[in-house]
Amino acid sequence: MQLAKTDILTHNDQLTRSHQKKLEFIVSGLPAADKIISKLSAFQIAIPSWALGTGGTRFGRFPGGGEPRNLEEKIEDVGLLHALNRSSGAISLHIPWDIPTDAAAIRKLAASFGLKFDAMNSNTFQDQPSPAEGSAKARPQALSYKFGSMQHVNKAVRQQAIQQNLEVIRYGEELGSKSITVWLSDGSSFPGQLNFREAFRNTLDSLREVYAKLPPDWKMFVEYKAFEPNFYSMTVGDWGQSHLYAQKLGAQAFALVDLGHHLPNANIEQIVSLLLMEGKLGGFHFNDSKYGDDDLTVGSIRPYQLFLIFNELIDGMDDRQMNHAEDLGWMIDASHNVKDPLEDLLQSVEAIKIAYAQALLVDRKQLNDAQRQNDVVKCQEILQSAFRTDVRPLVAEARLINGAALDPLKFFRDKKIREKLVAERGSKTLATGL
Ligand code: LRH
Ligand code: MN
Repeated sequence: MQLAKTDILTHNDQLTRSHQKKLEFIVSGLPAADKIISKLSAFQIAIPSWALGTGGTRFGRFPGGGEPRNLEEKIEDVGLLHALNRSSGAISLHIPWDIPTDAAAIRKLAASFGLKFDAMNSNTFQDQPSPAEGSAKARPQALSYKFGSMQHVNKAVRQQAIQQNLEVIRYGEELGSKSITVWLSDGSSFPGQLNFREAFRNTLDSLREVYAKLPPDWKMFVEYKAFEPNFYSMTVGDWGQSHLYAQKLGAQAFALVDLGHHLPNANIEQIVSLLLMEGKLGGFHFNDSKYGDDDLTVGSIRPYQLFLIFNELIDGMDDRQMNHAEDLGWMIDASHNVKDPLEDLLQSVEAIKIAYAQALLVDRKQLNDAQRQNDVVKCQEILQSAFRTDVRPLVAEARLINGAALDPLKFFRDKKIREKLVAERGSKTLATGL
């Protein structure tokens, strides 16, 4: 579904007066407003192809209708999000859920929506059903990943996983992607089940075979996770292990931080600052959670933690003269059990940009001075005055400048887009993904 520019202009005309008033209020006290607005306009967040349908749990899934039935419709939906917020300029594919049957056509379709292909994701955490005769689906999978993939005691299973990752890189090259995310569900669920050192070495050797075939301008993101689907050990279980792999692999390998992949109360902002300091932070899978890997809307549970993470990001990236928009992988990884997938993603993108804008408000010199004087109260006041500043007019202005909607969620509902998608695609369509 292509949105009519005139519809967005009409929508903005109706909201411009109240927007201008709010914008004047914040800009009046903010000399750096223009700089922040231009940084916000450049900041793009990749949308996961596996989160455009309704997600579920083992207890149930309640699809809402109008879901994308194939890769083309997934690209259309991300194109729709991007037309509404001009902040979702890339899609991150998961293979084999999204195998491009005609890569050139898929690339052309994405470009028609102003979309690029962000990190490719491999999947050696499921046994793929044998593809129906002649279907372009994944090639048959001979060996099971029940007891892991790259860690597996059986070399043939490790080789199968390596080949699958190399295939993902080939699809990515055809689409113009420049990175691969490797998340391994490998681990163990009972003490004694696994030799941790053998599992680590098998996994490192397997990753090395994939790394050896990585195009010179590509990055490999090693995504860690504390538990699930294994519940005693994960073979890439925390930032330390991911950093160890990335360091042993080489300069093109980095750790990927999925916000939901930590043990309760982990200090994620400290992990981010140290990975950044070591030059081994590759990017993020943004979401939010209260308990486990809940994959909830970004900023819906712990917005202050998200702000603190961006505070460390800006401090560390500026310290390394990194480009905020280009030098790290900004991706969402969420699952929508009770919300409309597109509304949920619009909220997540908004929350990320709000946290980024608030962190850009922090006076770093003032904060460093207060830290040097151990003025703990002042340090908190500096951070919380930024966090308590309503930066939404700045985020909206960045959208307006980029030709997007001032209020994407309102536009989505006023224009009854979900209803139109259901009318076009049907009420029972199911998207591939989790
Ligand atoms: C694992 C994970 C990983 C994806 C999957 C869909 O929990 O975060 O990033 O491959 O979700
Ligand atoms: Mn993830």
